[in-house]
Amino acid sequence: MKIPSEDSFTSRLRSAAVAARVGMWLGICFLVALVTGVISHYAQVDHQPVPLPASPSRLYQLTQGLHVAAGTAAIPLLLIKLWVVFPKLFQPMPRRVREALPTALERGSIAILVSTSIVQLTTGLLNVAQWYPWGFSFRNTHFALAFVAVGALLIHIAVKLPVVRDALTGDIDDTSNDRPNAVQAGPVSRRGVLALAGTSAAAAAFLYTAGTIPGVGRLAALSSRSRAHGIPINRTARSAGVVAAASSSAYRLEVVHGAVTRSLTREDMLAMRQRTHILPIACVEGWSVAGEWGGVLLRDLLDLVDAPRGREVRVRSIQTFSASSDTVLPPNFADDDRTLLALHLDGETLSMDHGYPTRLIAPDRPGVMQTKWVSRIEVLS
Ligand SMILES: Nc1nc2c(c(=O)[nH]1)N[C@H]1C(S)=C(S)[C@@H](COP(=O)(O)O)O[C@H]1N2
Ligand SMILES: [Mo]
Repeated sequence: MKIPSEDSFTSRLRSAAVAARVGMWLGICFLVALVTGVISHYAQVDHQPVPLPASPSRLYQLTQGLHVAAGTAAIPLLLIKLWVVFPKLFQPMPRRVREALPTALERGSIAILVSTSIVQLTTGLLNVAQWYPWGFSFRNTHFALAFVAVGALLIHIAVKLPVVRDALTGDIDDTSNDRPNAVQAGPVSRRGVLALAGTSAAAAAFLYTAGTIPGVGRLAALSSRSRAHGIPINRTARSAGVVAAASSSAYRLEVVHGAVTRSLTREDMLAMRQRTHILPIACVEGWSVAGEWGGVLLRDLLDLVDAPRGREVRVRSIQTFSASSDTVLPPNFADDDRTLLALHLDGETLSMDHGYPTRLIAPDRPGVMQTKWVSRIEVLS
């Protein structure tokens, strides 16, 4: 088979004018994903030097929703962008070393950009689909690679800036930056390609976001979960191996502060003052749903063991050996008057799959830190 050359590609759709525009949208998606991704990563750091605010209670739901929406929208944009610039892959290298060196560096940065982008978008997508066919930590890898991708992106933008500026200020059908033989009309116009890019990006984001809109949840092909009380179940009690312990009459919630320990049955908790708050579960995997949670204020439990305000609090689950088996609440979350040990959801007894006998629900936290099947609360010093 003959290897094609750059000149083998003759469509006038594969032009700088199209590449620069799709690239700009892609860049915006990457920027949104980077900023919201850093927020999400930091939100999951234990013992944060500067704790994130607990208000507004739905801020994390918004930033993480934007993160996954930007990532899914970027998938069709990246595919279209790669199609548009594909001929460049066959560009010959300059013969002279002085010219070949910068070209090699530039192409190297593009190779890194393309490969890390593909890895980021696929691992992100598989994460939304809750499928982890790899052995590494998704969160740390996704976080570290983001900076490699952004570094390569900045180099790419810097190198291309003159062309990009020219292409973006000129008309979409302008040919001044085209390869000489890229003259063949395509099946659609250049505007048509942009419209296709825009609609497919919006459709991809919708396929994911639909899961967060009541009524159209069934369309959320990318993030469907089984549900109880209308709220998705991320891990069932059975798969967490907690059914026996969670339904046992020997169940107690232990509240520990130094040498002081109080053991409470679920009935003891029900006898305390009950509060209700509407708070979302905002999963890092992208879906989020709010419910009306009823239960005991964490601060009321801390008062039972005379815990002072301003302390970090560790919350442990019956479930062990899982990323969600314990979490640390910063002081502003532990003392917040919406942070509950929930006993009810939407007026009904909390179901086993949502964390019966009791689960943590705090405002503005990643779902992964809303510990289910809570058995122990420790005041840290
Ligand atoms: N003990 C325990 N708590 C857990 C989990 C878990 O696997 N085990 N999953 C977490 C995740 S990732 C999310 S998004 C929420 C989901 O809560 P839900 O299943 O009630 O919707 O619970 C969190 N709490
Ligand atoms: Mo989650």
